[in-house]
Amino acid sequence: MGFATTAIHAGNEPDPTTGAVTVPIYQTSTYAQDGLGRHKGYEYARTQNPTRHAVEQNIAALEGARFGYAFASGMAAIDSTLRLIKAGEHVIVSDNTYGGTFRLFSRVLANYGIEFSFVDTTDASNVEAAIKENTRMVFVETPTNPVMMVTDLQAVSTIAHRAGARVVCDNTFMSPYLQRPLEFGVDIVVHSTTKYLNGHSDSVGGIVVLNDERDAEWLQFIQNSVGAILSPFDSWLVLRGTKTLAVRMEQHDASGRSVAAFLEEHPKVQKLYYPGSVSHRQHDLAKRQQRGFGGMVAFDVGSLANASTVLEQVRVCTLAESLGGVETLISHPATMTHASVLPETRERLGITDGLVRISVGLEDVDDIIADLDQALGKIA
Ligand code: P1T
Repeated sequence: MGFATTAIHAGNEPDPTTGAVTVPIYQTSTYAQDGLGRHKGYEYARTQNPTRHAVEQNIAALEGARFGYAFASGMAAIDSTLRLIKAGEHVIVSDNTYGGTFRLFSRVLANYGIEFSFVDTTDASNVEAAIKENTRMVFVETPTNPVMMVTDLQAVSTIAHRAGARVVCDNTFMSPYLQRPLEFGVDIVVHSTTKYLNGHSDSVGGIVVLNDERDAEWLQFIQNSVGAILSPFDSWLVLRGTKTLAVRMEQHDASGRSVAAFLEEHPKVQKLYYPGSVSHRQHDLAKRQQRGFGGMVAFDVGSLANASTVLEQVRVCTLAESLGGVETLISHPATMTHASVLPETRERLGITDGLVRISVGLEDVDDIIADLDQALGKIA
């Protein structure tokens, strides 16, 4: 079955009661039971919900996974995944991730005896060098938010597995349409469904998908024990979103290429961060590992003043956090999504005061480019 067919049909069985073609929103907290220990497989809605179950099956199928668990946000999904790790164990993490991931690991989970090493995973030998006797997980984001660094998933998986560690990939920027990490040996894929999977900037959520039965059992146990579940309505929104994922990602990818090509030639743009460009040092790896390059593009205009000009002069693009929706969003990572990253780390990674990030949306691409052109033209 092709990707678009799976996206439309996996988990989307007609409703057994009425035949409704669209999975209903089961907006209930509990389920009537016929007698003690006699029920229809549904007891309480934190534990089981048919709408949530549908979206879990749907996204697991899109990633080629057996199991899926949906959470109240991408951060809740990542937090629950880290609960596979115990105090005294060690996790290797890409040194560039979404700022919230860095914050969760360094400011929250580190307080519970989990040890983190933040390394440049774009060079797999750095992962090898960081492995310790107690390493149990390698967590990578590829391409990274916001400077679009690419990690070789196959190379990192080989190294991690040799050491008995699982590999987790945050696939939010690509979506399963453009990148399927499990095919490269990755064990667990996480997403902020808030982004491309939902695709319409109207829901916050997260998902974890995986194949290993024991880890899946534990994640299900955590989902129920901690309770950071995706609501029925949000589950329904994401389920509706993934039906059009293939066509949306095709257009995000095509428009992303056009916007990146425009930016690369623009005299006010000092540096472009986009793996689809032949000038990106990991272009070949990105081409091998991804089916396209998606809609995320970052560029440096040299200073905070220049970045402010662009961000405040745009009219079609909207100045906002988040990404992956139908509308083009433009943001300033240093003060927005990555404000929790230490200034010296930001500088080293390229998250400068002049860095601007765009999530290229589905408007007519000529309108997006014209808008960026007029905003860049206002730089003194
Ligand atoms: O916002 P939430 O649904 O909790 O997802 C967190 C998250 C996880 N992983 C990646 C790669 C992300 O980009 C995010 C959220 N990112 C933004 C809000 C942003 O504007 O970059």
